[in-house]
Amino acid sequence: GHRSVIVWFTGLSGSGKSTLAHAVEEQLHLAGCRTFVLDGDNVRQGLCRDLGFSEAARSENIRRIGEVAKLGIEAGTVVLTAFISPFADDRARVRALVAEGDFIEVYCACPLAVCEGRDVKGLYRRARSGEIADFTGISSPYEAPPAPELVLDTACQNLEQSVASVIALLRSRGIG
Ligand code: GGZ
Repeated sequence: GHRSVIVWFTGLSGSGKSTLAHAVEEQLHLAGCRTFVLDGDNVRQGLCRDLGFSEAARSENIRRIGEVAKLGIEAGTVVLTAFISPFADDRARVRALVAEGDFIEVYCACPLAVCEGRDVKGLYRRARSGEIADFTGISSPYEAPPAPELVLDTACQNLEQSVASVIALLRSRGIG
């Protein structure tokens, strides 16, 4: 079998994390890897449905996701996670849960103006109007990773280019 790692995508809402995680998963499947994707769609409705978006709630969200991702590693799976995960300390705690090298942090770097311009779900507009409180980038902070394994310029690169960068990194680590 292949090695197991956590590929941890972090970035603003609308920076492309979830799309990218699923596209990378597809490539990994073609290479015969066992994978699963954790994102807001399958976590915030279930495991974390009791949590909102305060700082404490986000920390607890990331803690639980980290523990699930760790179980995934123990089960021999490549776990791809797509959460804003805005706090550096929370991400560092997940990194510390697994063996050195098993946490691959991928920063989806996309300027707020670009994410807000896309506003696929209309959430930025609702955050600006005050209808949604504590919205990341507007009324809640995002701490960019100081030393991620990979930075992707998801404003300028297309999906195919970003997928290729992640896959190249994973191959260099013996995965895929
Ligand atoms: C940020 C929010 C908020 C607030 C709802 N702030 O673009 P989306 O819609 O699909 O992804 C966002 C998602 C963020 O959840 P995470 O679990 O990734 O956040 S964290 O890691 O910070 O715990 C957005 C939606 O939920 N959403 N309210 N106030 N994003």
